[in-house]
Amino acid sequence: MMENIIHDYLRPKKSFPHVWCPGCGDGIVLNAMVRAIHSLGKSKDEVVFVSGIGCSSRAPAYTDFSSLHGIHGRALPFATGIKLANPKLTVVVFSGDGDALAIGGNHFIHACRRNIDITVVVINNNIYGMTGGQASPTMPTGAYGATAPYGNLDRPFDVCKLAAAAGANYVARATAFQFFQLEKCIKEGIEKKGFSVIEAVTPCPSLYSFFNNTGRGVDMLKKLRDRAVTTQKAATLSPAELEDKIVTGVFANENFREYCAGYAELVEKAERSKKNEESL
Ligand SMILES: Cc1ncc(C[n+]2csc(CCOP(=O)(O)OP(=O)(O)O)c2C)c(N)n1
Ligand code: SF4
Ligand SMILES: [Mg+2]
Repeated sequence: MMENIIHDYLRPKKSFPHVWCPGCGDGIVLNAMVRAIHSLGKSKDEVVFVSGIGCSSRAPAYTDFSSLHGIHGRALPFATGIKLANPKLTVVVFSGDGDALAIGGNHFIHACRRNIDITVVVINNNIYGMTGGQASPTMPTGAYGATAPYGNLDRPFDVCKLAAAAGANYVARATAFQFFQLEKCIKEGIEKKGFSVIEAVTPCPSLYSFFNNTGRGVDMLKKLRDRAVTTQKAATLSPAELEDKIVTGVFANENFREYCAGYAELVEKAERSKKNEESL
């Protein structure tokens, strides 16, 4: 049987009861993250959890790592500051689809481009959960929400294609149904030097289901199970066959130069040049 290690990492006195609805996918993602960190043998003091605002962004509050629950859309600037100040830390960001790609969209693409050694999990429930079900940048075209009462007109972002195109070293996607795959992707993302993006596709059985009639958490998880196809399988399917599918797996695994390493080299270069000028 799987060992349940999550209790060793929670803050039951300080931050419980939690705010997540029954059947929400956020707890699954947090559990996968904690198990990934545990399996890497990292101590609590080596890890910092950072987030913005949203249901998913509550995750850092519930665990006993150093944590920063910041401002909506601004988790990545905070995380970048932490990492640059102490590159030895393992910095992990939890970000909702709205947090990462709407208000925080510019920070997201530039963090990918910068390729700093941070791991971000984009918890994609296709909606703004916390604020009542507004359409997010990943809401499917035609889906309903508080701001899309006649169906969403916009096309959704493909989080993984966006991150890979913007230059992140590691990019992967798993659904909340694929718990072990999600844990593995998070572990690989943390181990990878450079910016890592893991998209975790999750159910929001309260707000998304309210507007789209997708049932309870368990119904939504089953649907995620049925819609998931691997990247290998996807390569054999036509665009029509891929229409309602969620392609899961690794989308980028690169070795572009990591930002902190580049920054340290730059500082050294500047110091050398200053010394040379002084000796003239
Ligand atoms: C600057 C700012 N703008 C707007 C808000 C309101 N707000 C809080 S969470 C949120 C959206 C949350 O959606 P998402 O990031 O997808 O997270 P979820 O709740 O779905 O996990 C918004 C618009 C805010 N807190 N701060
Ligand atoms: S509103 Fe949706 S995303 Fe927020 S806690 Fe409830 S189920 Fe989860
Ligand atoms: Mg969301």
